[in-house]
Order: sequence, then structure tokens, then C-alpha cells
Amino acid sequence: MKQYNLYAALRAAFPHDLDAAAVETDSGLVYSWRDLDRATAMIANLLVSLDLPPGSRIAVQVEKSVEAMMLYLATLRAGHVFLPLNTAYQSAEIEYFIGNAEPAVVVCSSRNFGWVSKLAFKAGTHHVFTLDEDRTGSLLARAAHCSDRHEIAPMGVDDLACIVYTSGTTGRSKGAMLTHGNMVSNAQVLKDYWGWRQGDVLIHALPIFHVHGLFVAIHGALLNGSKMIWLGKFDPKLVIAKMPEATVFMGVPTLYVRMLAEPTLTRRQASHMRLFISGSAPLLIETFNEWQERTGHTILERYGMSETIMLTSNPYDPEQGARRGGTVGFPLPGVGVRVRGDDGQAVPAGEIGGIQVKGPNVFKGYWRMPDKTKEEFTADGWFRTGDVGRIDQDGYVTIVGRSKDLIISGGYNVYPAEVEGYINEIPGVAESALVGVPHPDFGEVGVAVVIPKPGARIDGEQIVARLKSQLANFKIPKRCFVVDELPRNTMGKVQKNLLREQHKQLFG
Ligand code: MCA
Ligand code: AMP
Repeated sequence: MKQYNLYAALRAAFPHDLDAAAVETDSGLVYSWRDLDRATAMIANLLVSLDLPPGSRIAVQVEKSVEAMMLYLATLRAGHVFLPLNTAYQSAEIEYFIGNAEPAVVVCSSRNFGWVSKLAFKAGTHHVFTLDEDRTGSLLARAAHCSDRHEIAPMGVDDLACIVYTSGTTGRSKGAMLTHGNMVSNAQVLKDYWGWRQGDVLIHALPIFHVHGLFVAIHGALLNGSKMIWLGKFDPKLVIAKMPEATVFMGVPTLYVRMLAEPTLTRRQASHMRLFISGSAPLLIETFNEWQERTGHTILERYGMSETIMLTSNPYDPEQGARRGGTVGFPLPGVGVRVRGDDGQAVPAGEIGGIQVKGPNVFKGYWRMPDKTKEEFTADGWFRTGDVGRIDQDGYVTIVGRSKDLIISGGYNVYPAEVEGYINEIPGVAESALVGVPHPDFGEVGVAVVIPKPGARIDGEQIVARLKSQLANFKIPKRCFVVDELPRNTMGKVQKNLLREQHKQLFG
């Protein structure tokens, strides 16, 4: 069925007045809806002129800018596959993503052009462009010569729109393949469920290389024809200052914690706002309560994954129920959520088990990993999230933990196996374990415990310094202890729960 293109769905929601403001930036720039449509057409035409095979991957590691969002929209419009990459990723991480995805086009910041283009050309990429946050770079220079008229590529529901890499529990990252159908269905459900209405204005303060900032926030505003107040970087003071001009805000819990530390956050300052949404990591009940007291608003917490976009949400409409702190609310309309025990059997309401999901939002599979994809689905077609939780009598879902060994730090995922792999390669290291411990700002942070080889002298600070040159900054352990042995169970397996317990007070 060739009738779907996520960009077409978003474009159809643009307001009649195309000269109205669509995006206002923190540096005072204003982009109209017409600007968005024309610029995305020009970039799409540049991609068309490259004569790429259908379904080509466009890998992008650039700083946040409106033009970076336009590149995303242009990729959709041209029918290619967008591959966003966190700007914190270092060369080893980028080499893996480019080697695995084999993108036809790579777009990077001009600062990184030297090393990124070398990696890209080595992997067979023919086109490397630059794009900087000040609207310079070869991508826009080339697109400036292209027509501003472009017919949106017709896509099938099942055709790929994006590949989002999510770190693997063991081994390397997996590329979650999301289709135009996944994205359109989820965006439409959220538009209705969160009561998007005329006059809404979104404060966009999240990075745009992960699901939360790139899909949930941008699709939400565009599909409602709503203006975005666009912040290049999260700044608690600035978000609070912008609240009287806005109605909707989305953030990870760390953003709420940081805003609560600002005396300017008051009930009056937040009185124009309609909705505060939190997700990507557990929101502490203390934060939920404190926000309610300070602003008079009840944060709406929701739950999702790169593989599934959004799955559950606390209700917006009070008639559907209260927003309950500590829960992630109800399965979204059309999304199936069930809890299964270790034996794969249903558990009674209120009991804990593995969360499994199904729906039009669930991804197509992991890029070039059919076996891994198969493993993550049950025989009857439900996706195993790796999250552990319960559904109570009233239907509220609560996440109580994760069966996957994952640390979520400030909304970013850190997979211990990946970091331990890098530590274990350091000369003098015999073995290591990375555990997540509570942190007042980031919610949770990684702490490394390392065993030296017999006779070797290693130093925790040196290990951290070395990792900084290899891994994205948010994956770097905040502390590194060198000890003689790791606690093990009778099977010889490292007991990470004991390490977590031992270090849980490290950050107060
Ligand atoms: C920065 N640092 C961190 C983190 N961020 N450490 C641990 N965890 C982090 N998340 C460290 C840096 O390594 C650096 O350390 C120091 O903090 C300052 O770095 P900077 O970049 O200036 O930090 P920041 O600007 O204050 O960033 C904090 C942040 C950012 C604003 C909370 O982490 C952020 O934007 N998080 C949002 C992530 C997000 O969008 N997640 C959604 C994923 P040093 O000085 O030692 O080098 S999508 C998802 O999860 C699903 C689908 C969902 O449900 O939404
Ligand atoms: P990612 O793969 O980066 O998309 O991260 C998805 C994971 O983030 C989920 O599997 C959950 O473990 C976690 N997550 C997302 N939203 C929430 C939330 N509201 N509460 C707790 N965990 C969450």
C-alpha cells in the first residue's frame, strides 16, 4: 500500500497561514511554516540529485539546530532512512555505526569532518556533508542550488523511516528499524491522548538524536501545527523564563530536578502552561510531588522505548483517571501491554513480571540481525521490552526494574557490558563490573569496580581518563574503584546487586 509518508502526515497538519511562526529559536531566529516546507524540499532535492538507491541510510551526527530537524524531515520526504547519532559518540562508536549501517550519506559537523569522513569513505559512503549549528556547512550550500518544490515520495506503511541504534545487552548496538507506519500511528495516538489543541506552543529543550526529542516532541508539535520554542541546549532558567509564552514541555526527570533548583520556578510563572510530560527514565515520586507543590501542575509520566516509540501514558483527561506518580499510566490506545512470568505465563493483576508489548508502533526488527529480532519476540508475536513491572487492578502500569542490565543516566542509556569491554582492554585490568547507583542529578550513574591482573598497578582515575577518549561522555563511570576481588555467587557469577548496595550512598 503506497500511501504513507510521515512527512506527508505532518505537512497536512501545517496551518493555513504558512507565514505564521513555526519555530522560534533562543538566538532570536523565526522560521515560518513556509520556510520549513521550502527548506525541506531543497534538502530533499539535494538527496534526490545524488541518485541514491531506495532506502538509503542518511547518518547524521550534528549539533542541535532547526536545520538539523529540516534534514530529518527532508530525509523522510525523499523516502530515505534517517539515522540519528548522539553528538557525544567518539570515533570507535561512530566507526561501528557507519560500518554496520553502511549509509549512503553521512552528515557531520565541520569540526569533525576530518575523522568522520575518513571513517565514512572507508566504509564505502560516497557523500559526506557538513552542517553546523550556525546554518553553515556544505549541506546547506549545496541545497541552496536546489529547487524548493519537491513531490513527497510515496511510501508503504512498512517502509523504513528511521534506524535508531540502541545499545545491546551483550555485544554491540542494534539498529531498531522504525517504519513510516510506526511513526504515523504513534504520533496520531499521542496527539489525541495528550489533548493537543489550537494555540499550543511547545518548549523544545531536548537533544534531537533520540526518540524523545526527535519523534515525540517534534511530531507532537508539527502534527498539531503548533509553534516550537527551540532551545539549542537545556537551560533551566531559560525554560522557566519561556513558560509564559508556552503550553507544553517535555523532559527527562533530570530536567525537572534542575528546574526545581531554580527560585524562579513558581506557580505564577507556570500558570500559562497546560502540560508537563516526563519520560525516558523513572521520575522519582519526590520530584513528582515537589513539582505539584511548586507549580500546581501534575507531571504526566509516560513510558516508551526506541523499538516501540511510546507505549503507555498517564491520562491527560481527568475523566479517564488521575495521573499517578510512580506509575507510567495506561497502555496507549491500540497498544497491547501484558506482564508475563519467567515461565511465559500470565501473572495475576498486581504481580510482577516481564513487560511485553504489541501494536502498530512496534518496530520491524533489528537492522541485519534477524536472529536477535526473533529472540526478542514471543512465539505469539509480542515484543519483550526487558522491563519488569506490574499492571494493577485499575490498569495502571508500574515499572519496578529491568531484566536487561541497563543504567539510565540523565535519560541516556548506558549498557554495562559495553563499558566493561573497554575497561577490560586496558593493560593491567583482569576484570571489571559497572553498576548503576542513585544520583541526585542524573537519577542513576555508572560506578566501575575493577580487578587488576596479578602484580599489575592500575589507578581508577587513569582508567576514567582513558575511557574519556574512547566513549561518549555520559557512559564514563563517575567513579572507579580498584579492588582485589568481585563478590560472586556459588556459580561464579558477579553479584552486581551487592556492589550496588555497597555503593548506593556514594552520591548522598
Ligand atoms: C552530561 N553528563 C552526563 C549526562 N549528561 N553524565 C551522565 N549522564 C548524563 N545524561 C556529564 C558529561 O559527561 C560532563 O561530564 C558533564 O555532565 C557536563 O556535560 P554537558 O553535556 O554540559 O551536560 P548537560 O548539558 O548538563 O547535560 C545534561 C542533560 C543531558 C541536559 C540532562 O544529559 C540530556 O539532554 N539528557 C536528555 C537525554 C535524552 O533526551 N534522552 C531521551 C532518550 P565531564 O565534565 O566529566 O565530562 S529517548 C528514550 O529514552 C525513550 C524512547 C523514551 O522513553 O523517551
Ligand atoms: P531507549 O532504548 O533508549 O529507548 O530506552 C528505553 C528504556 O527507557 C525503556 O526500556 C525503559 O527501561 C526506560 N524508560 C523509558 N521511559 C521510562 C519511564 N517513564 N520510567 C521508567 N523507565 C523508562
